[in-house]
Amino acid sequence: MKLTFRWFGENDAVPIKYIAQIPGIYGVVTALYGIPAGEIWPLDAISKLKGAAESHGLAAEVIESVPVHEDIKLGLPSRDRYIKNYIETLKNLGAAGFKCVCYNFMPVFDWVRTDLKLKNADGSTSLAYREEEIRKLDKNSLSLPGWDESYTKEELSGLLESYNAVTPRKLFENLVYFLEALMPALEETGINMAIHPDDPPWEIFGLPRIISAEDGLDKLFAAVPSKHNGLAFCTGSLGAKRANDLPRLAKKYAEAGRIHFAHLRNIAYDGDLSFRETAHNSASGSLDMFVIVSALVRGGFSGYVRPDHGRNIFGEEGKPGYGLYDRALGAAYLNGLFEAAEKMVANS
Ligand SMILES: [Mn+2]
Repeated sequence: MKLTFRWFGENDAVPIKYIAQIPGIYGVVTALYGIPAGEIWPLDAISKLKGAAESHGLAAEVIESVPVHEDIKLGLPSRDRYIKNYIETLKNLGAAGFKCVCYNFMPVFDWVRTDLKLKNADGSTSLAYREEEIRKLDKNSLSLPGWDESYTKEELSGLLESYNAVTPRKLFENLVYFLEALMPALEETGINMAIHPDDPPWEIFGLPRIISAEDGLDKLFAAVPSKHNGLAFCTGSLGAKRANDLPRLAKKYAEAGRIHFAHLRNIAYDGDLSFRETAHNSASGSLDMFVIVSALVRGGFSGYVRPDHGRNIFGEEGKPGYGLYDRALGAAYLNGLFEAAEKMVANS
């Protein structure tokens, strides 16, 4: 595997020189920020970003994310212009040497939590999701942690309303339309698309969700068979749904060559549809990370991996989920799991 670490560019509170000190680190996962969804990412800015990583000895081959304009998800006539721009962005990313683009096809919110600073017994803080709190919210006047700066209340209710006519089936068709349009550029550049699963993997606020479980993934890979159409295997997102058998899915999609990127983190179930994010190790949460990593390795996975959200620990007050310390501990732990699993598989 290639160990990576998310870096939010020059404005990230985590200096890239610290990321370069993480044992076994291969590269960063990054993006250009401040460009509105649907606009073209200029080649010079992309090259500058890549150069910043490389000057610290870090590869920059994975983008997370190139956002998909809502009109593409809604299937509006204006989508073709935004898809054309997306293709230009892919070509620029390919020209700069990027190999993988993580994206998602979730309407409006690409993640939802009810708490960004849940205090744990040890004094650390975590992101958490409580279904009962989501159900109490007024859909017409939503205020969600982490989202209040992205939309005004009016924009949000307008956007939510525009999805009333979009069934899960329609959303799926719009995703297939999008991927098929990208395919010539993906063939040309060699870039792999890695769709991030729904987070959380169930319907919220009546919005359609299509990449929450095995059935949606199977359907997607059947509809667009090219291997450029792949998955970002996010254990914390897929794992929030207890029915998702992560070791089986990890092995199945790794064997099928569909896992281009893996987000590895742990969560603890707090009731049926509620969870909190924990430290990465198995004992701290509900997911058996060793069994999942072993399944990836047995499936032949050798792609990009990153520790996903961490807690805020050691007094750090970092961006929720994206402080340095707990993710660095997660990276060290993942190194150990992969080394053990790879040597066990090689010797078996
Ligand atoms: Mn993830």
